[in-house]
Amino acid sequence: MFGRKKKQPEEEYRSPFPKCVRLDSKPHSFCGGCGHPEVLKAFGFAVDELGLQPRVVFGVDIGCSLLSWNFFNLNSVETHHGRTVPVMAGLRRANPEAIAVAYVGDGGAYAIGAGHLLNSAIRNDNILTVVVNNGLYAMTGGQESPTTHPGWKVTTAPYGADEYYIRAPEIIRNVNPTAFVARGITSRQPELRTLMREALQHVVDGRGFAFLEVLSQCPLNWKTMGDPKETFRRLEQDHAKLFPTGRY
Ligand SMILES: Cc1ncc(C[n+]2csc(CCOP(=O)(O)OP(=O)(O)O)c2C)c(N)n1
Ligand code: SF4
Repeated sequence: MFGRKKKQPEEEYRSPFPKCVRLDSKPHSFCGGCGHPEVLKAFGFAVDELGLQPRVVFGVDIGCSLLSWNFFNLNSVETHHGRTVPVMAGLRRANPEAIAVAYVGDGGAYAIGAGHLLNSAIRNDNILTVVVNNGLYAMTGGQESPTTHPGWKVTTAPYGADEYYIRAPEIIRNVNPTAFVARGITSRQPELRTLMREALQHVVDGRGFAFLEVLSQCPLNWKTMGDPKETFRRLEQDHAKLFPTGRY
């Protein structure tokens, strides 16, 4: 009919969502503009592309990562804060067919869970750990975490955070030379999807520990809500400067 758009053939239609995502679950609970959904989307597409849906067990930490507990049609497990890495390492030992994935925030991974993470990397556990680095404890209101930038004004450091911070991929590379180690960023989706796929493939091939840190934005606690220009300036210029992206 005149003016009506021609219907696309089935095979040409490309969904904006991964197939393994649950569209029926609910409106999600992330704040508008949050980076977590971008990381989850890249993860979901990588699971689809490698055909891993029946084998993946998705472990979520306490923190904003837990908001994804029923995001996917994947087997999942929710753990205590900072304990997702050892839980997934144990699960993989009990079930060698499982593709065990730990999805954790920087607070959970590098503060309360730092010992677990380091030991798992040293043991070369055959799991994938994805750490969402938004530079603070987001779920509890923006306290200083091991990735808070020196001088950032956060809830627990209103006059500016101290000069210490952790660059985890660099440390993990040093303790395990055979691990897959990389750092991506939410604002570069194609690159992030490639890194996700490579990290998952490393585990599928039984090559041991895979570690992917993703630089992510938290507009709520960065106090940039409603200002995407400033959010992404901070992410791409400040955050990516302190934490360089790439394969390690
Ligand atoms: C053992 C324990 N300590 C502290 C808390 C409180 N707590 C819940 S979420 C959270 C912060 C999570 O921050 P992060 O891991 O960086 O994830 P984000 O929310 O930034 O994604 C904390 C400290 C808890 N639930 N359990
Ligand atoms: S508090 Fe930050 S990390 Fe958590 S959902 Fe909101 S924007 Fe995302």
